[in-house]
Amino acid sequence: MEAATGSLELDLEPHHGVERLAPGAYVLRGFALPCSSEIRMALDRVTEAAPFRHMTTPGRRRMSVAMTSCGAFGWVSDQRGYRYEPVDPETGRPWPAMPETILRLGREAAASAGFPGFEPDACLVNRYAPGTKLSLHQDKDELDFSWPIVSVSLGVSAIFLFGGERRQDPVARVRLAHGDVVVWGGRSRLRYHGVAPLGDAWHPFAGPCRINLTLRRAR
Ligand code: MD6
Ligand code: FE
Repeated sequence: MEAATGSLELDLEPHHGVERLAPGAYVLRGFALPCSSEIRMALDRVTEAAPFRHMTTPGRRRMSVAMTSCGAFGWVSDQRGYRYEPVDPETGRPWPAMPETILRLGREAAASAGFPGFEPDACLVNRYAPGTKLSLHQDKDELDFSWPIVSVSLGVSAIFLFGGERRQDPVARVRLAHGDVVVWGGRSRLRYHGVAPLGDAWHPFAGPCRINLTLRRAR
């Protein structure tokens, strides 16, 4: 019998357009659409237990993005720095568990982009109101950079800024729409990135806002 791998196609559903941004960085267009209403309901439960809040940077600036987390660890920023914490400092309780639908989406998106075995233990939930931006940064608070980050865009579209490994490197602009998933790892894991100020628009998922989930392996 012929070796199976010789004749197999990469098993991605045809309507899931895959765009390669850079080595290890892919946009899976519409990958989250089939579960977006489940995610909507799951996020309502998460934000009831751990409400959105505006954190402070170590330089004492208020972040314009509203944030919360779910999973075993949540991302926290304050005057002491950036880190992952098992307890929400606002409520004194553990972060809400990661909803199964979000966990499954994270595993499946990572595997589709060539990162099988990804088991996220942290999901940062970002909410952008019109005019809100996220400055260029690297994600480097995680323990093991061999795991990717899975980023899920929901609601109003945004322009994702995608740079290089140095802050001064040129920056590409990538439009991310409702349901698009970016999987980001390998040689791209430490690239600078951010989000341009959100425009005025409306989408049924979250009205005037954009919601972004980033699933990570923190520890
Ligand atoms: C956002 N995303 O899209 C912010 N980080 O709202 C991120 O900061 C990010 O999308 C690492 C990998 C993918 C991302
Ligand atoms: Fe980031």
